Amino acid sequence: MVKKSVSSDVDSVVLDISSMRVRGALNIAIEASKALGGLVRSLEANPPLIQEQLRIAGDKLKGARPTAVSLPNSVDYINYLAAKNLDLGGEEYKKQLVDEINEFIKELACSLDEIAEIGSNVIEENDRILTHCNSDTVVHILKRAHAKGKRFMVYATETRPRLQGHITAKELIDEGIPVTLIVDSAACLTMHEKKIDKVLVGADTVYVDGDVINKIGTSQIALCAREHDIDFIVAVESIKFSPQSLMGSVVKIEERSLDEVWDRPYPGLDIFNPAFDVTDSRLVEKIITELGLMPPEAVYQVVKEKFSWEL
Ligand code: RUB
Repeated sequence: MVKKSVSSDVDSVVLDISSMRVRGALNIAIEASKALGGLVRSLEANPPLIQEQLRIAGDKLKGARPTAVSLPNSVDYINYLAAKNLDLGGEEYKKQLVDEINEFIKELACSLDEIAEIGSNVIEENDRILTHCNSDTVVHILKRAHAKGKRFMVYATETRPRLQGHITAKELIDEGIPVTLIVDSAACLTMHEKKIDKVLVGADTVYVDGDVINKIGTSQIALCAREHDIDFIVAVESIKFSPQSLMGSVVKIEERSLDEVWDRPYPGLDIFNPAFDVTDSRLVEKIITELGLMPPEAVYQVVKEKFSWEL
């Protein structure tokens, strides 16, 4: 087999993630893991070489989107897998690693299905649900609840500046779920006027203290929900929990291009375009994960157990 260095597939996935052709925290983790699996398959069966190339590729991937810890968590886990079994012969080592990466990718995809099942039971008949941005996890929950015959309606924020709310609206409408699109700044009024029962959002990262990082604007929505006594619920796979936050580390909040806000801004005008914000755990009613429903205080224990290989 040809000895290859870090494959162009990794580079194209880095580009896909940084340009947002691949977006949403779980998809990012899955695509990055697939790229690393593909890289291992393409390399000669030489464990030190595989480890080194995985480390280089992993660092590139981690830099593609700084805010979603699902990405570094997946890369670090694959590096951990690569550091095991070094006593095996080259071919056997490579086969085992490819199998374990495939298993990990399968688990990530399965967690979405498990959350859909658990989350669909949280949706009640005639619920009026407000969501923000486009979370595959949230969309899967709503689709599953609809498939079970529950009737409910969704208010989707358009989600300036990239308008991911349009994706949510289309995905739900195509499923036959009634959706109303609102501008972001109508979220608070909508809660009151349209008698919203629940807010349901996804997440990019959850810290051990239960604070939630998600699309910019989420924390304002959570504050409004608290003001109106509406449950603010987060749907998130545990791969998005942050073991790094146990050591006090915080993620970098990505700032995006100013053109997203105004493509021909007035000369001299400053624009600030953060893509995510942090919602305080005290505003979070519950978290839906593939491990079950939990209060934000439970994240600490899950991190200690799930990420024991890293801690
Ligand atoms: C997407 C976003 C989503 C989370 C969770 O932001 O904030 O709510 O990533 O998504 P962007 P999922 O469009 O900037 O990636 O549930 O699909 O992982």
